[in-house]
Amino acid sequence: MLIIPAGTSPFKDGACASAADRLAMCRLAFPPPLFEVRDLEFARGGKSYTVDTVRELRAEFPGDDLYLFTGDDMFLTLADWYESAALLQQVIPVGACRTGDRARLGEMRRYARDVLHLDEGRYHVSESEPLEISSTELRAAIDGDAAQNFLDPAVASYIREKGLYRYPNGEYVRLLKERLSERRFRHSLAVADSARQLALHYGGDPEKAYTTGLLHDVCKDTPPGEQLQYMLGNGLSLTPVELAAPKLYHAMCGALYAERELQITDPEILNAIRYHTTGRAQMTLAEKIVFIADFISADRDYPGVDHMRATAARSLEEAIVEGLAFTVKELADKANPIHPDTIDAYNEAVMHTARKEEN
Ligand code: DGI
Ligand code: FE
Ligand code: FE
Repeated sequence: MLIIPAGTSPFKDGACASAADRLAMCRLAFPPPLFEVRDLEFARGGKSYTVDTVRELRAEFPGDDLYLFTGDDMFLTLADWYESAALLQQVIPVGACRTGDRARLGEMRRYARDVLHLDEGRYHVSESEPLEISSTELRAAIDGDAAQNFLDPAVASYIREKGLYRYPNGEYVRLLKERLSERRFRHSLAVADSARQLALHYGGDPEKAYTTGLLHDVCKDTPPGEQLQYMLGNGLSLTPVELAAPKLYHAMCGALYAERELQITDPEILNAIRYHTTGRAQMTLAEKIVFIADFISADRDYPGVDHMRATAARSLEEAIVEGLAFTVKELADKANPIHPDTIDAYNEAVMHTARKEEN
């Protein structure tokens, strides 16, 4: 049996563990000789479609019947899969009903016959042993004993060691999808990804960085007047420079929103949101990571972004100088006010890197 974790699932938006972690967990849970874990969907990159995977496997096993195992919920969406007709010509789908519910099995049979137009023998539905928990429930209860009972012990310790599923990212993704434009939503997912990469590279907390990246622009698409009202209504006072720069509202407002509406109490997350636009002197590693991730995320395409990415791969400090210099220049060119935190961050960063060069 081949276990093939999805690279980027076309059904999911960044709410799950990273590709590398999912692959590692599959390897722990599915040992040889009965199972073989394949990473062919990662190697391909981009969105992965099952039909492409099946074509690769067909080349490897030209004369064999290929069975595609899915849960009941995915089985009932097969008609909507990319190139579903081609897919169903190549594989015999097997839908396993998690709850073992008879009505559900009937629904799956009818779906295979009437919607997928599959003859007997070209599909199977199976009444697997009931499993009284869904993956969503499992993730939500990850620290409890109940969850541990359903997990392979090696996978459970992997999750604990890596701090996976600590944050309800699925919930945040749903919230962002509602609050943000499509473009801003994509940006948030991309910043989450690059924040996780930077944390892995610079010894930060990758899961915390991911969640902070997701949330950093949570208020960006709220009209400035509304943001101001929300801040003033919650007892925040703004300096004259802050009042004069509505583009800065979303950082302050976002931190407040995360604290009050999402019950986030971790100061590292709140401050990384709060200072992601201006930066400040004495930034923590978590703050630096999100500040830079915002400049280099995959969706960015301003002139100089490649240079910035190369700098960020080499040194976080130098990337901060480069980013702040860029922002300061742009603001000064347009005769916009510059926040004192931005100036402080800039001065600290240039003096720090200058000192390093003297040594
Ligand atoms: O929210 P994003 O677009 O992803 O990026 P961001 O939070 O860094 O916001 C960038 C905008 O904020 C950009 O238009 C420049 C502006 N900005 C950044 N620092 C300052 C600033 N505006 C003022 N007035 N003062 C600053 O110090
Ligand atoms: Fe922002
Ligand atoms: Fe941003």
